[in-house]
Amino acid sequence: MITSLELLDAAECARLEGAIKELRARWVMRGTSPTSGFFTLGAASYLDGADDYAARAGELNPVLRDTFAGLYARVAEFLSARLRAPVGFADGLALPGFHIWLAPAIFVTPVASVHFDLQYLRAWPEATPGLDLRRPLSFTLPIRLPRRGGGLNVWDVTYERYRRFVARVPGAIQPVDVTVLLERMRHPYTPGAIALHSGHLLHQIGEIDEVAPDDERITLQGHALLQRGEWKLYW
Ligand SMILES: O=C(O)CCC(=O)C(=O)O
Repeated sequence: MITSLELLDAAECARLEGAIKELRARWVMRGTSPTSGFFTLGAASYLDGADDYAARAGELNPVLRDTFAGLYARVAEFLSARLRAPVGFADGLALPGFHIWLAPAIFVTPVASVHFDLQYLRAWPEATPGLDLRRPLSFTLPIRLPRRGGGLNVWDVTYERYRRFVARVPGAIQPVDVTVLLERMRHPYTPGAIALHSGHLLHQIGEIDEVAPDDERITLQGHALLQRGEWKLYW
């Protein structure tokens, strides 16, 4: 359902963390102010409207590629071995980028969005030839976690099943509504271990019980779709 596999060691995570911080001036503020502590390094299709997404991807992809070429190669090579298929990067879309939560933004209650990863509907041009939307992939590679750890809350329901449920029930239903009926499971993260799941699994960024003032939660975040036999990575 969701699996974490070791990819980077502690020294590699520390080097990446340093490189991400050296690019502080390029972080995109995602909260209401810099003190709210939520940033991305990279364009994100679930956050950026179409125009901003294209402009940010155009501006930040070269920066990300220059700085993190080695990381992208490792991730692509790893996924290719795991998926037994070629893996590349989607043309014209944002490269996988970083979520950065500083202490004030780290969730201590389960209030993050409960969702399926459907951003391919925004990011990919409609009717892109040969694109398989039934089998998406999402990944999170924790680079740095708070002292109390981090993880993903998941519920054993797929988007396809959720859609069938919504079709039977009158009135507006949101993904969070079905969590009342299902047991919440917690997938713990380990720094350097890449967590893989179908973005069609219901999930939520996991809260932790306590945040220290200097805690940070930094992850590489990306998605993939299969196009004519090759997985195309993007964010
Ligand atoms: O940061 C995480 O743990 C997962 C992020 C996530 O769910 C998303 O970006 O869709």
